[in-house]
Amino acid sequence: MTTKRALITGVTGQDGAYLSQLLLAKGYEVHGLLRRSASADVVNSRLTWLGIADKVILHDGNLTDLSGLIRTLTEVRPAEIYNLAAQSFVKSSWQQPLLTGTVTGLGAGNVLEATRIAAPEARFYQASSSEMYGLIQEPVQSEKTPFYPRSPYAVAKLYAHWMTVNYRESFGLHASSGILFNHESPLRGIEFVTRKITDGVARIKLGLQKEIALGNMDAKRDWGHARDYVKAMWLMLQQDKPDDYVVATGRTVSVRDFCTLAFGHVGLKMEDHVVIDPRYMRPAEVEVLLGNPAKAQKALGWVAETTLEQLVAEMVEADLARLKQHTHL
Ligand code: NDP
Ligand code: GDR
Repeated sequence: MTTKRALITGVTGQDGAYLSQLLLAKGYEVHGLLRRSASADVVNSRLTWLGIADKVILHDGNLTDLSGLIRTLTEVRPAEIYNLAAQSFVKSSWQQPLLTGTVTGLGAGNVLEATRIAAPEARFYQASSSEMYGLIQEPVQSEKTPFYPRSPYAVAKLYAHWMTVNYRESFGLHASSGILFNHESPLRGIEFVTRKITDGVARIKLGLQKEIALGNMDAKRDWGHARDYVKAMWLMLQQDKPDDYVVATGRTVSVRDFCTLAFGHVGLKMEDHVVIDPRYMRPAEVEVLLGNPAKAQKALGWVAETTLEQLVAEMVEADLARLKQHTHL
């Protein structure tokens, strides 16, 4: 039997690292697109943390460079392509709206176009987002809920999402879109609220810091574990027919609730350590997200295995351990 090959864009990100780990465990040959950086050791830190840095075959490339993508796909000839690369931080998308559109939106178009030209038999996964629901139109969001994006990031993701649907319908590509709700882990970027909180809690517990400055404490998110969510990505590409799926836990809590859990884990009180800083507020907010994962459960047999309490505990413990070893991520 020949080894299955997969190509992951965004391989150095949170999801790229967990997906690489999953595919390697399943016996895949895993290839990743790596954008050139002057700080290669930093770029590879997540793969190193998982102990798989030497097992992923990296290819120099960028989502904005169609010719390079075509060349890479021609060389690798992957059976599965996972497009995870993006400017993924919502807050930055107001500072860099056109870059976000170029990478997160048009970049996905480039990967689809490269797939159509160089690897039309490959199965394609697009990392769509619950941010596309934005100003929500239904209290619980499913695949049928209308979209109303509230940030340049979400607008860019919507373009990528509909291009995926369009390439499926126009060219018969096996292209699926996972509408994933927020998912976190010890590998989450430090700028996202969950990791900012767990890192802050660990610092406060160790006496390295006194406070955490946050923005909108009332925003509510449906938070799951990234390790569970990459399984849904893989499952989508194992189906005979491509389709779109919501991936979520079906439970939503506020940033305040997340703080309470994280501080509670180390025996501290949130009220004693959180300050509100308007710098972290957004020009337009997504107030609440709550996903209905019924379709993914039924068609893929996928369920979120990790509870929010387990996720928070794992993240706080990982940050405590990292700080004790003076390592950074
Ligand atoms: P990260 O921000 O952790 O990772 C983003 C990845 O994209 C990094 O590997 C980054 O490389 C790469 N990248 C950025 N710009 C380019 C570029 N121009 N060319 C090539 N690669 C580039 O994101 P996550 O792992 O959290 O998310 C993965 C995907 O899923 C993203 O598309 C995100 O928008 C989407 N998503 C995430 C959700 C979540 O809750 N995590 C929920 C729904 C969707 P580098 O290391 O060099 O910066
Ligand atoms: P989000 O994640 O925008 O949902 O996008 P983030 O963790 O940045 O924000 C979640 C909510 O917390 C509020 N918030 C703060 N956010 C940050 N980052 N920093 C703060 O200090 C702070 N205080 C309050 C925010 O206003 C927001 O309401 C993530 C990304 O991974 C996207 O790429 C992905 O598509 C979506 O999740 C689903």
